[in-house]
Amino acid sequence: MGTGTQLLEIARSFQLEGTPLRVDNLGDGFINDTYIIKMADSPVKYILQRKNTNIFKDVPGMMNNIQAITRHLKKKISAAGGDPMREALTVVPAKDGKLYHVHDGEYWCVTVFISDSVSYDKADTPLLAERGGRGIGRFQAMLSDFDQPLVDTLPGFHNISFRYGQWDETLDRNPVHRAGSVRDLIAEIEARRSEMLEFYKLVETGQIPLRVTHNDTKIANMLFDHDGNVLCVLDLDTVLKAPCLYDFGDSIRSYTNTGAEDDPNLDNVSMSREMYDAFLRGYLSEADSFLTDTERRWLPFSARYITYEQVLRFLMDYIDGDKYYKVKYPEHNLVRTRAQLKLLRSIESQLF
Ligand code: GN1
Ligand code: MG
Repeated sequence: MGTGTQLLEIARSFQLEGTPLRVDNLGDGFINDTYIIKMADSPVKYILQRKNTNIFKDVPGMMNNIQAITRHLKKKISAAGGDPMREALTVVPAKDGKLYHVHDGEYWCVTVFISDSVSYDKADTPLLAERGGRGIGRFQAMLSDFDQPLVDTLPGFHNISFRYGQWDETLDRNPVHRAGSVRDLIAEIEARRSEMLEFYKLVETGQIPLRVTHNDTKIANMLFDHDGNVLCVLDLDTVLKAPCLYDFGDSIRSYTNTGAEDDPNLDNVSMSREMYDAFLRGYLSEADSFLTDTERRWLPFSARYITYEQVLRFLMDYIDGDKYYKVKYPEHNLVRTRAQLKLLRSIESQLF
């Protein structure tokens, strides 16, 4: 965070075309702070982000990942006759050549803003879900021959065994004495523990392969063009070597929800089967060529796995006193937990 003057000073540390005029707040990320830089003398705009170093411990490593990935994507996009400036993020280095700038101990990064695009918080038609599926499948396909080393920016991110370690420890500490009031929700997590660990064994034993994947594929993390096609996949902070099933599962969690992720009215929340089928169709149109039989078989379970993990993470953060996710009101993480649990139950009743 910072004042307008500080933000302008930070913006001026980057290799921008022209002179920054103003920096405005943008978007609603749960983790980083995001701003848009408007220029006095150029129509180009930029995205400025303060990266959350409570969560991302190695911003230089993360930005090296993002630079390598976007360069790879741009080559593929150019070869296919696309526009590499609009279909992949462009990292703008600081004036000292680094991919980030440190100001008062905070890490800041800049990318080029992609204008004339549309973003959604929710998929409103099956066609959009199908296009979203195709977009993520294509993203994975373009990265399938990416062979440079990637820093693991978030060790254990979708590793449920790691999450149980954090979970058990948080319940033991119970730092703000909230655990007692959510016994029913804790029981929902515990009831599924062994099944989740069983799935994770397939990952640990290599039966489900690691690929270069996004890991945070909610619909708000992609830009669409005016025809409803995915134009560009955003928020590459979590690109890691991980099962591609995590991207599928997280997309289903997002694209098929008939309500909001934090819907206080649980009647709004369910999995739309129509959206599921549409997303799957779009995804397979790109991913069928590289998926193994095992991956294909576990696609439905991945929706359950990632939604379950999200219930656990929201509830764990509530019990921990709201340390990880930004909250807009005191019970926000609890409301998120209940909404995601409702979605999980809906997924379970329709897919299993
Ligand atoms: C966070 O960064 P953002 O807001 O796209 C979170 C995801 C969660 C998501 C829930 C690094 O995503 O894992 O699924 O919120 N990202 C991180 O909306 O924890
Ligand atoms: Mg993110």
